[in-house]
Amino acid sequence: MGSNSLEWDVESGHVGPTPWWKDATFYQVYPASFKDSNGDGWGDLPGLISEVDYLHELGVDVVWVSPIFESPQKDMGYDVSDYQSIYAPYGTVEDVDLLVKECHSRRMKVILDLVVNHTSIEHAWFKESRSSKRNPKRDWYIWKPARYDEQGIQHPPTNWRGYFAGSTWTWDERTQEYYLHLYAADQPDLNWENADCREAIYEETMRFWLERGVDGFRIDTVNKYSKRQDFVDAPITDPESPHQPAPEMWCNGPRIHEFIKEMTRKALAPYKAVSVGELSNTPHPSQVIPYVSAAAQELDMVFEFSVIRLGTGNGFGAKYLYQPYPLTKLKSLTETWQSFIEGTDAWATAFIENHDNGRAISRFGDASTPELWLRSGQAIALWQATLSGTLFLYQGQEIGMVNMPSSWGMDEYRDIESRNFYAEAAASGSQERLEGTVRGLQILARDHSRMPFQWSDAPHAGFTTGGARPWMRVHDNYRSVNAARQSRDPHSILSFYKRALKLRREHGDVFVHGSFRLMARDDEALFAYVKESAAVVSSSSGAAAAGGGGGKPPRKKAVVVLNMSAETRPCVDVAGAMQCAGDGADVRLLVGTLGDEASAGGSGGPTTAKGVSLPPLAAWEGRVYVNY
Ligand code: TEU
Repeated sequence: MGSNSLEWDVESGHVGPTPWWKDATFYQVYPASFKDSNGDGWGDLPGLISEVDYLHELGVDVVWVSPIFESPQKDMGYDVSDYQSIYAPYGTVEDVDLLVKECHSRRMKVILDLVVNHTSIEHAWFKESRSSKRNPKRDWYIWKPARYDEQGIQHPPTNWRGYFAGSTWTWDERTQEYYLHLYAADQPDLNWENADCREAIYEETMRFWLERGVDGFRIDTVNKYSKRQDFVDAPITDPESPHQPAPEMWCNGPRIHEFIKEMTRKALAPYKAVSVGELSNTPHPSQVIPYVSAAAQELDMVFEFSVIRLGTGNGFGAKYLYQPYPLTKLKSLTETWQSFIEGTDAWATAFIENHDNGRAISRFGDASTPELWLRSGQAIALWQATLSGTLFLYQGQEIGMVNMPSSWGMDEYRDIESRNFYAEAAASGSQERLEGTVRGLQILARDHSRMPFQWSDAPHAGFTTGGARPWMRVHDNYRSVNAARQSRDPHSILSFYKRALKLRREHGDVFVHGSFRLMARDDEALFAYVKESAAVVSSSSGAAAAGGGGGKPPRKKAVVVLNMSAETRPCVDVAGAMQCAGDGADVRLLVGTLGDEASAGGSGGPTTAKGVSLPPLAAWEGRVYVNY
């Protein structure tokens, strides 16, 4: 950190000293659905521990475990009632210790999910807070009196719509005030304005787990701790509803950077904990940089959602009314969120799945035939593995798990958000809205990524071995799509991920740390880009050595070409792209999803492509050419 953070390290070609987490591959485990060891149909920590070797072999460096704390599970553990104990069906605190030990012994790390924008209503802090207006913890949550209109009818303090539909306010009979909750009524927001509350959060959540040896946190809803304090109505943008979208009231609020700096200084930095924050509703690079600039000493990384949210409807209420988009949109958003850190001391992340979105192949690939499923799953792997920043994978992505079949009914959807949006659409009386919402949920719902992991072709996909039914239905395709089968098949999606992750590591100066330049911007089928390593700067002279003159190492370049369509397409001008900065180096195929011979060009021999026109790309084929 600090002033030397922009000096290039001659040995590694990286910004030095490079923090370990920049080159690491993270893998998100959704514990209820990963592996069940005790046959109750609910995944658990011993199940996860039994698969640490699987993750290690895949090439994972860090395991992120979604919330495992004591919770009434109204929002799958994102409603914590006790931060220091583990929800019994997951296991115990000692199981977490064992997970950390097992990972550390393989040089892997573990981060937990930190949910401190809100607690559960069952948390002891909230129970005290709601017990009386004079309770010392009253001010640890956000309480406001009712409003009354001219007819004397009672209304909530503001007209804000919550993320899960309905008002953000719930009336408390006993103390005759409303409390704020951006999510479910069971998830009251903590009041970060209160310094005692902040200190309790640092002590009882962060330091507690860091003392036990966890390596850091994925931080839920990190930009919502500072709310605007005037608590005024949002403008009416959804005239059909009494509740209005109001993210400007609570996202990136007036004290947010102060709060995050304090949290990092007091609770995270003393432990050198890695942090990755969830940054929703922040679609401009200029807003994101302050959170992840190294000099700011706030967060190491954030998740910015412009790419993963593609296809979601406009505004809050219309989230599940699917909006089609062209490939060029996906390309330009990728470009924005790849290049926004160039020339700064900030850092990016790359990800295309998590527990809050539909599966990548079902959204960005093509699952219409087994062949296209395989090809597009590998193209997505190559896309992700060649992006700059820290890579995050989500469980099942590596075996090409897909959305639930559209023949399944709404009763298979368990998520509170899906259910509430469906109920809201049903209550609207509009058949069009109801059908649109169902179609949108079939693509975008959070449920798709929460289905049990498909380990094998055993009953329940090997997710559970007991008699109990898994808590969510297992996908019908598990006999053909499962980890056991793919680990035996060198041409599977899983085998390709392993290879791609290995190449990403070996060529980190280009793939992890390189710059990104979009090619063929207007092409609606090909997604092509140039990745380029940094110029190596001599530490003594500080002179740039770009272009390879004077015996100094040239910039390394890779051209990634992905055919994101089911049609055969001509390749881009790879050699031209390599030469445009004056390198003129020969071009070599580094990796291709269809095998390395087919895409090399020329006939046999070394895979040199200079002056040779490259073969067209088959449906969903992906290749990477390099100039070194
Ligand atoms: O999500 C925060 C959030 O606001 C969204 O990004 C989320 O995807 C939601 O669906 C918005 O409508 C985090 C968690 O990732 C999510 O699972 C939780 O439900 C939420 O916080 C509340 O803790």
